[in-house]
Amino acid sequence: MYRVRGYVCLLYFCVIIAHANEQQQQQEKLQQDCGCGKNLNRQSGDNKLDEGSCPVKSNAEDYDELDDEIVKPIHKAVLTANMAEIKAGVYHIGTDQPFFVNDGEGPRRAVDIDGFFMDKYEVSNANFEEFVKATGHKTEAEVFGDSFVFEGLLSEKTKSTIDQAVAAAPWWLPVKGASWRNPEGLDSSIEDRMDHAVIHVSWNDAVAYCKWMGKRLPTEAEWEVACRGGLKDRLYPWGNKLTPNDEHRTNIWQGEFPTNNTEEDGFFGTSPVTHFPPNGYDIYNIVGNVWEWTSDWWQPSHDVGTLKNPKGAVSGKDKVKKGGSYLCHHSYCYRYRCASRSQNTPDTSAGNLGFRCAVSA
Ligand SMILES: *[C@@H]1O[C@H](CO)[C@@H](O)[C@H](O)[C@H]1NC(C)=O
Ligand SMILES: [Ca+2]
Ligand SMILES: [Ca+2]
Ligand SMILES: [Cu+2]
Repeated sequence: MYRVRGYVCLLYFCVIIAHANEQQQQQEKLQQDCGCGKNLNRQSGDNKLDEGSCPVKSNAEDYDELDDEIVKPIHKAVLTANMAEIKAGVYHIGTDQPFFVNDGEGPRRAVDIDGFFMDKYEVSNANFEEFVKATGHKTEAEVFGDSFVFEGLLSEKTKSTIDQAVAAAPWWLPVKGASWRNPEGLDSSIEDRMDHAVIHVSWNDAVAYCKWMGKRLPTEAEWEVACRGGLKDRLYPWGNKLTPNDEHRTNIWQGEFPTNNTEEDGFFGTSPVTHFPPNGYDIYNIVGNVWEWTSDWWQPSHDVGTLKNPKGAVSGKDKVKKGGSYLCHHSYCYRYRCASRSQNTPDTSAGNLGFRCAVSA
């Protein structure tokens, strides 16, 4: 295309056109990935597992058989020790000033929610290790043999072995051996970050963990009520100002995405789940640090009227994730707001996607 234009114009002019096109392409790439990794899905076909051979599934089924009535009374006090209690009531979620309209951030709507408990912290590597030691659970990333990692976190050695990038988001690379234990591939470990949020867990892995804990994933509505921390219609869990008194309240990207992370908040990648101040419900990092799976199937539009314990679409292809991650930046993925949302297939894992659990009161 540039060559054809080159024949009919002066060299200088052509260079400008080519440059403008590159910028436009870069801009389009950024916009296409505006789900902050929503394109990072396992391609069905390539990685399809036989029914029954998936350890995730069989684990999940085992735990289905646990009797709630027996498990809960024994564990409830212990279970909710590091959880915030959120009272039953009518709350508002969504926004009438959506930033990403097509994501279904709007409209603002009322939800009538039963009381529930929400984990104060994202599930950490130490938490997840306990689960794996007790159950032998193998994550889908481990079963499939790879997961998506942000290029800037990889060693030169690992990078040199990869030539396939995600077209719409070239800073994401599929890395062999990347999993919760080896977040940047086999030459990395979690040894010095046991208190960081666990990553490379699929929705199925997250469900298995929460079930083992006697908990469950939060619905999107519960997650967003928890995010708002008792405040009404604010952008962030703490208010409308991103860095009140110039203090960072969570772990996102500062500087130029994706080339220059100035790490003003102290972290390039994940951070400890207890770092940064909590919101009004004593919940930490509900936006930023890592994206968090919810139980809802994705749908871009919402029913209105006061919804009683809404649970999302009846079925679908993708699950809803909330809160954004350490890779989010205003220019690229302004999704570290309570109303923002994105999606991935339930078998997808990535280096910025984790979770926390909930339990009904
Ligand atoms: C990254 O951005 C900061 C702040 O704008 C700037 O001071 C620094 O020189 C940049 N670094 C690189 C390598 O471009
Ligand atoms: Ca950061
Ligand atoms: Ca988070
Ligand atoms: Cu993001």
